[in-house]
Amino acid sequence: MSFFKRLFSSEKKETLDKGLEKSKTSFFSKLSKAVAGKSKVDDEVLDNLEDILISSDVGVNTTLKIITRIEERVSRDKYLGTDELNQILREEISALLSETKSGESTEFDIPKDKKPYVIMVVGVNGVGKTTTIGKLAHQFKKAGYSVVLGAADTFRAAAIDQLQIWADRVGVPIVRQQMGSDPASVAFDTLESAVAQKADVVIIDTAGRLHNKVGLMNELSKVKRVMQKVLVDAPHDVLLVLDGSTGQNAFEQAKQFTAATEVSALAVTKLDGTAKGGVVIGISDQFQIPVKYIGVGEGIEDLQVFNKYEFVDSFFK
Ligand SMILES: Nc1nc2c(ncn2[C@@H]2O[C@H](COP(=O)(O)OP(=O)(O)OP(=O)(O)O)[C@@H](O)[C@H]2O)c(=O)[nH]1
Ligand SMILES: [Mg+2]
Repeated sequence: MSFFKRLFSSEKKETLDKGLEKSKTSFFSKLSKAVAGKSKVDDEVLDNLEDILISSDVGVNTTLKIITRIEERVSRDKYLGTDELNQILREEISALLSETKSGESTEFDIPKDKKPYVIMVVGVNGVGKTTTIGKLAHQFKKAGYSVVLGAADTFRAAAIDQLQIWADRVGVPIVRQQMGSDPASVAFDTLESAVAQKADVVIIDTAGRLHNKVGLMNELSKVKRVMQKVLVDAPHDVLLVLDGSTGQNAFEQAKQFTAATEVSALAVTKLDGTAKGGVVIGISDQFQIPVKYIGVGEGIEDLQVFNKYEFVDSFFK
């Protein structure tokens, strides 16, 4: 590994460690209370552990899977000390996540055979779509790709301006029209412009309204349909952004969106400053759609490729 790569990964790790700090502190203080005065993992410890995992937003189904795994271990090993619980949790959660498609990758990368590679970003209001697009554009640019942004959230003038600010900051072109124009038309223009420029990546911002499922589904399918007039297989990715700090609500949004439109990847934002980081473990386990990115701060560098092993490692360190 090169010096710079090593430098970057240790920086990445530090950001992740810091981003998960609140979740970790909350989880381990509950855990240490649960095992206080106990040397052995028994039914009572397991009951408490179950409550802690659920209250850490891991989700009921995933919690039950984790508890079952630990129960199996307890019956196999006869004696498990509470001092080993940390390590056991780490191993069992890693093993559970290794069965999912999430978090295989460690680097910002796009398939080379699709040019431009089109990512349509969806999600409800305020989850961090535009910010994630800015950070993503920055990472792709750093990785040597040329990027074009499309301001297809035409619902508010501020939304277009906000994406413009990110485009300027990152130093990538943006395609925009005025407020109120047809989002599908903006997406069309963006793709045409990206094809003409021979750009590598296109990222399309969309409006986050979800007053009703049908309206949303119709709008998103129209944007897709119109993009396909330029590139038959676009979009290559539909990235659903979820606000991790909303915990169980993020689960609900993922359920609703995946039912309403074809989502191919997830990004979970705002993991910093929340104790609900466990939600990523539940989401990776419960949804067939991989978590690709996590947001760990408001800064331009605060987006990471989600890697489940790094995540669990950082959580249980
Ligand atoms: N702490 C933290 N804040 C974030 C993160 N990602 C986004 N935010 C903040 O969340 C707020 C909303 O982000 P936006 O990117 O505007 O969200 P959006 O989904 O585009 O919102 P709409 O365009 O209104 O639908 C902003 O204040 C961002 O700075 C993150 O990973 N961590
Ligand atoms: Mg936005």
